[in-house]
Amino acid sequence: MTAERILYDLAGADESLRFSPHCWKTRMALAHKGLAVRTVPWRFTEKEAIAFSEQKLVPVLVDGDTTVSDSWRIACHLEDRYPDRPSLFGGAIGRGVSRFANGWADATLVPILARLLLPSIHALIHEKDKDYFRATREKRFGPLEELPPGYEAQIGLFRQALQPLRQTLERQPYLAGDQPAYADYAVFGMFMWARCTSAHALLDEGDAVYAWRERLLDAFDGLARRAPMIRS
Ligand SMILES: N[C@@H](CCC(=O)N[C@@H](CS)C(=O)NCC(=O)O)C(=O)O
Repeated sequence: MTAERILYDLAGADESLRFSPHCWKTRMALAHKGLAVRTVPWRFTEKEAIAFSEQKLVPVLVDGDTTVSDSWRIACHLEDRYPDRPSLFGGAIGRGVSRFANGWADATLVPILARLLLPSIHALIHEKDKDYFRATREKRFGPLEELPPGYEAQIGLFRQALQPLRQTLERQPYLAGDQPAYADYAVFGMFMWARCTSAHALLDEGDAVYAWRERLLDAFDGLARRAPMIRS
C-alpha cells in the first residue's frame, strides 16, 4: 500500500480558500506528476502543526516517510523521487532555468503583488491570524491602511514587470515551451494568489499573459479554475 501524501496548505477563515502562491506551485507540480495528495488547511499561527518540519512556513509536503518544506525543494523532491512520471524540469539545464523563473517570480512579483493584495488578505484570514499577519507584514511593507498608494498605479507596475514573461509567451505557449512545466507553475502561483484573494483585474484580455493564465487555469481538468475565490 502506498503511504498517504499530505500537503499543509495555507487557508483563510473559510478553510476552502487556499491562496498561497507557493502552495499553488506545489499543487500544480503534484498534478503535473499525476500524484494524489490530501491537503490540510493551515493558518499562519498554527506553527505547532508543522513543527515536525523544523521550520515555520508552508508548503510542507509529507510524502510517505519524507517531509519536505519550501516549494522549490518540494519540486526537486518530486522530480527526483518520481523520475518516471512527466518531468517538471526536463533535465539538469531545465532545472537550472526553472530555478531562475522561480526566483524571478519571488523576487520581482511577490513585492509588487503584496502591496496590492495584503489589505484584502488581512480581511479574509482567520481571526486568530489577524494580529500576527498585520505585525509581520507591516514590518516589511508599512501600514496596511496606506497600501497600495493607488491600485491603478500598482497594477501598471505589475503589468510592466511581466514584460519578460509576455515577450516569451508572445512566441511560445508556455515558459517551458510547447507544454507547461515547473517554470510555468512557479510564476502561475502568483496569479493564483491574486485570483483567490482579490477582485482586481490584473491583465487585459489581449495580453499574451492572459491567454497563458487561461490555459493554466484549465490544466489538470481545471484544478486551479475550480479553486474557491474570495467573494467580491
Ligand atoms: N520560499 C518559501 C516561501 C514560503 C512562504 O513564504 N510561505 C508563506 C505562505 S505563502 C507562509 O507560510 N507564511 C507563514 C508566515 O508568514 O508566518 C517557498 O517557496 O515555499
